[in-house]
Amino acid sequence: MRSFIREKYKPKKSELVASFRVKLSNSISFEKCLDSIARESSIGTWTELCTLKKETAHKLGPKIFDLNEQKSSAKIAYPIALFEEGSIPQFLSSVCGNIFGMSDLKALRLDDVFFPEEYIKSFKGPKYGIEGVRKTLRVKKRPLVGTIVKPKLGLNDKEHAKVAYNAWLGGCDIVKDDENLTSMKFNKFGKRVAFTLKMREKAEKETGERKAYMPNVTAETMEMLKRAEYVKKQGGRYAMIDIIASGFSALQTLREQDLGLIIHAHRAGHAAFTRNKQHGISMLVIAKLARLAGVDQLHVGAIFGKMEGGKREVREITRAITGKNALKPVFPVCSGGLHPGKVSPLIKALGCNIIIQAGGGVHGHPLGTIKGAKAMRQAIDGEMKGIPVQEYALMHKELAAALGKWGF
Ligand code: CAP
Ligand code: MG
Repeated sequence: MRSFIREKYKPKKSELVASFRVKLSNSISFEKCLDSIARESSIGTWTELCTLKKETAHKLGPKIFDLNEQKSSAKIAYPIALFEEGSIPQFLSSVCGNIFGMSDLKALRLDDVFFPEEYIKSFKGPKYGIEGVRKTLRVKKRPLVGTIVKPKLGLNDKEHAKVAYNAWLGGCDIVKDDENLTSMKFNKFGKRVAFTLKMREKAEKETGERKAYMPNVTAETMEMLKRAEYVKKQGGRYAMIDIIASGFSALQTLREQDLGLIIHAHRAGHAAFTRNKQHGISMLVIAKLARLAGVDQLHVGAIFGKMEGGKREVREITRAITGKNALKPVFPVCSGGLHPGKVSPLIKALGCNIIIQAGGGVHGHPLGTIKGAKAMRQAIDGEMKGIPVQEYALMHKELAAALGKWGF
């Protein structure tokens, strides 16, 4: 069978390049396995075809290069003509499709993808990005601070709005719904959004600061759109969506609708296929796709929190969604197990262009939500002034109480 291996190949800037690692099954060589992957993810199948013309194979055939048998890694360059412009589902069906289930391999990992500029430009990308979000919230330099209303589930609509209000009063810029809070019998979407946005207005008047509420619009696609439109009508500025649960198609639909809402992307469930470093798709690839689709904010990991994801990985993802390309940079969101004691190392690791969220780290504060939010804000202010957190805590009792409970 025709082989697509071109050891010394230098990909063109116009080609899409995927970096893979494979774990072979016993019956096949490294090269043969790579050929199977390249064929199945592009123009071929398991056998030679009498329907595939020579010219087509020449024009649209992939090229396998940078082979490293020791590391079991290789890159595949795909001609851009193989991909539909502006379609994440079609990309997923190709490069993230059948190949993960082939019996020729025990495991397959897609580590990274290089998207050519021409392809990137065919997507909408973020409407607001970092600059647009900062403008909306009128916060120039410091990291934004947010909370997730907790408990995750169980509060009714009015209780939810009250907790949000307290968090804003204490100093949070952003309050978001949790990923599994959508529209339940005990807390219906419509009422929750109306009450919480009303409290947002009150908090804005009382604090003189811009505040944001991120309602979770995750639902079946048509229902999701209805919810997003409702948020807009109620005067909301944001929609939050669980991008893995809803799917990239729904996310693209939300962005295409262009309701003018800032899109906050939660990634719950990504670890089902990103966590095993031998198999699946890396979070880096998911993050690049989310930027193409047009999220304005994306959860990237918190390094020091409750979720898996170390400094190297989180930095790499952050660079990928904020680095220069034809699309606006996405605001990286650090969340999961954070509290005031983790703010300083986080800013030192990632800089100030991040959103720091704490759910338990605000509502678990020994003196309640308002003081919990205050402590988070104090931790950020102290770090911005270059004052070590223990020292800043001597002058700020809310911060001191948080450090007393959770340490630093
Ligand atoms: C954080 C959070 C987020 C996680 C998800 C939660 O709450 O709201 O869903 O951050 O992880 O429910 O766990 P806490 P990631 O602050 O109470 O931990 O951001 O890594 O996708
Ligand atoms: Mg959550």
